[in-house]
Amino acid sequence: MNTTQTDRTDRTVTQKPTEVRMSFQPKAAFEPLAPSTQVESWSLQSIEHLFDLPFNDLMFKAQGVHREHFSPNEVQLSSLLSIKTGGCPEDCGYCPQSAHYDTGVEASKLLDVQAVTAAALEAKKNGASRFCMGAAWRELNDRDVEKVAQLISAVKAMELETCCTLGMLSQDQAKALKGAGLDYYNHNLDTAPEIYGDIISTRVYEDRLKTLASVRSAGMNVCSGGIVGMGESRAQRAGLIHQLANLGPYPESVPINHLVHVEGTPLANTKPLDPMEFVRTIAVARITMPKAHVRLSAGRQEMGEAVQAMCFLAGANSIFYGDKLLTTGNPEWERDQALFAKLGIQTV
Ligand code: SAM
Ligand code: DTB
Ligand code: SF4
Repeated sequence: MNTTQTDRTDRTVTQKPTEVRMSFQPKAAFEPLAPSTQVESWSLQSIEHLFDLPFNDLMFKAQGVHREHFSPNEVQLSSLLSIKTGGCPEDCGYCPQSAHYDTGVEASKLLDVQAVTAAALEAKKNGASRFCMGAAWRELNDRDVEKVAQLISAVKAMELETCCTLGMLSQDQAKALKGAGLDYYNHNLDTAPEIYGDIISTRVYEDRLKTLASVRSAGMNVCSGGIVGMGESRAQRAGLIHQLANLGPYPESVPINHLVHVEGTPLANTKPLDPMEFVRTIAVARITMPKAHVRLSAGRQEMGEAVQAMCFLAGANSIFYGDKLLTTGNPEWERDQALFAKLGIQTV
């Protein structure tokens, strides 16, 4: 039995614990929902309406939703390591690791357990609670599953939450990684479906949704978000949030990346986005995915402290922590500590 009601923002809230819906894909059968999430349905129009609110009204609303579900002054820390860098066959127009573009990133092999656990130990010492491992792969190859499973088990044994982003994943592979101790799988929708093809030609939106479905069906937490500032319109930013919020259940973790302009990539000279639009995107993510951790992800190094503070006010409650993302820079530990002290933010 469904219980459906319409609230003040025109969204339909449907609690339906045994079925997972995707807004761009035919239905498929999945395991029961993770207990922390619920199926909500947001119309594109209601999301556009949120984006169009006066800035102060939007911030007030987002902060209210945030306080209903989270401690307002707490931010979760995730640390990121590139376990296999560069030489990727995909042509993602933003990415320094694509073999299609000359960005100066050198390709390297998969790191071994010692290198990964050393980085995880450092991250843990610095206060991170989740360790994310990223590989410049189009998809996980079956021959690498065992090696990656060993990395996951070793990090999990250090009492860190584990996350991987390895490209497309089959259901069996997702089950194997879950069995090795993987808590989260990151796979971003990246942008709205209608402009996806302008940015990536080597795979399609449905491929991404299928991977997210595999992750869900293995009982893992989903980490999925996108990139803002790739030349998209406000309506297209709303389109990305519309896809994410209607995944049913929406992701537990939603990274909102600001495009890092990398020389050599097709998007290197994209016109800079007004920072207020980035903050608005965080706020709309918070309102439409109230129980998700919304991560202020790539692009913090290029952002002033005031913009980051506004993102926390808009409901961001997670960051990537440590002075490197995958191949590009991130604020140093000391800078983040100073910002948190200034804002009275506790880290978890
Ligand atoms: N290869 C895997 C994949 O694409 O799913 C995993 C690694 S890939 C680098 C992970 C994510 O990093 C991408 O989906 C994209 O959202 C983000 N990313 C890559 N380059 C970026 C850039 N220049 N600025 C912001 N985010 C970026
Ligand atoms: C995500 O959404 N952002 C992270 C993580 N997931 C893997 C990656 C950001 C990459 C930025 C460009 C780079 O450092 O290569
Ligand atoms: Fe490859 Fe991932 Fe970069 Fe795309 S985003 S080029 S799949 S590493």
